[in-house]
Amino acid sequence: MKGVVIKSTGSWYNVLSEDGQMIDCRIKGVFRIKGIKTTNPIAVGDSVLFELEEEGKGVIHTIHDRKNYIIRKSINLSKQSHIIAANMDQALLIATLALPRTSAGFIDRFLLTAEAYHIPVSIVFNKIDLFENDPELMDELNAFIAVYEKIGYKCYKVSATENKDIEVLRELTKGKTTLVSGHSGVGKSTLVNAMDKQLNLKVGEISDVHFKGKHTTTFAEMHPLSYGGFIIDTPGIKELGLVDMEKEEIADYFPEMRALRNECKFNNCMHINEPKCAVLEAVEKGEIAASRYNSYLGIINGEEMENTNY
Ligand SMILES: Nc1nc2c(ncn2[C@@H]2O[C@H](COP(=O)(O)OP(=O)(O)OP(=O)(O)O)[C@@H](O)[C@H]2O)c(=O)[nH]1
Ligand SMILES: [Mg+2]
Ligand SMILES: [Zn+2]
Repeated sequence: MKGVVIKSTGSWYNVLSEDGQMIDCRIKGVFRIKGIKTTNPIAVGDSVLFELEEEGKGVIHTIHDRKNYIIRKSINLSKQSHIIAANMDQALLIATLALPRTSAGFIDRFLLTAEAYHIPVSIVFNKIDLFENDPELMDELNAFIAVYEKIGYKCYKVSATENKDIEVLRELTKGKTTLVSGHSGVGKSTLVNAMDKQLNLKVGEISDVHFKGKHTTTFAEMHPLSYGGFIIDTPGIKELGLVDMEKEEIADYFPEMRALRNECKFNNCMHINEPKCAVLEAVEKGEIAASRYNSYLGIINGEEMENTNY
């Protein structure tokens, strides 16, 4: 039988079969993925073949090749990675300018990772209700949005709790497998519940102490949408794993820098301090946003994200 992995809880996997049944499955044998060491052999979104056993349980024996996947770096020294999800059509990066504030650095790192994994991203600014009466914050938000729309990322302003402009997200996600990602507490689960009233994902309170979320969602989990498609709700993440990315490649995943790659004097230009660098010139003229360029420098200098909450 064929199915898709909806949830993983240790050694058991919930698989949604092609004919719509939810079946608990184990794995038979050893699954290894070429090139990467992972803590989990099978991830949410994996397309698998399994056999039914007695008592309605199943045994997974084959995983189909992944169209794509994203991984999270391990937090310990084992050098292992954890596959968050596989086979996505797109990602929604949920961001907020307040409670908690999403930094440009975080957004840029997420976009870089998604570019590298070939996952189209839209950015959803949630909690718009919090600053509709704050013109300064609203100006700041619009300036943020202008930066990302200019380089080709679609942006949305919504409020999950006020049900504001949620319909457009339904259209965007209908019939697709969509990863919903972003810091803890930005309202990912609330937003998914607003998009599909049939769902009832657990929503957390933001702790007053840090104004950061408390990681209410602890495992990535895939939810069938009543209007067609799937949502993968992830735990609030600090940062996706920039695994196996050479410093020289990074500018290629910044679309506005990629567009200038043949304009620099040196074809191996790193856009740091080289003469006749088209990227530096564009930054000076304001054609490339300073915030984006700063993110780029931070990433190639190997800076860790501050303000992390994972
Ligand atoms: N004012 C306002 N609050 C919101 C909005 N959306 C979510 N919240 C609140 O933000 C808090 C966190 O929401 P969650 O949906 O649990 O956040 P999450 O991103 O899923 O968090 P994790 O699961 O921890 O990663 C809750 O108290 C929500 O009620 C919104 O549009 N406006
Ligand atoms: Mg959540
Ligand atoms: Zn250059």
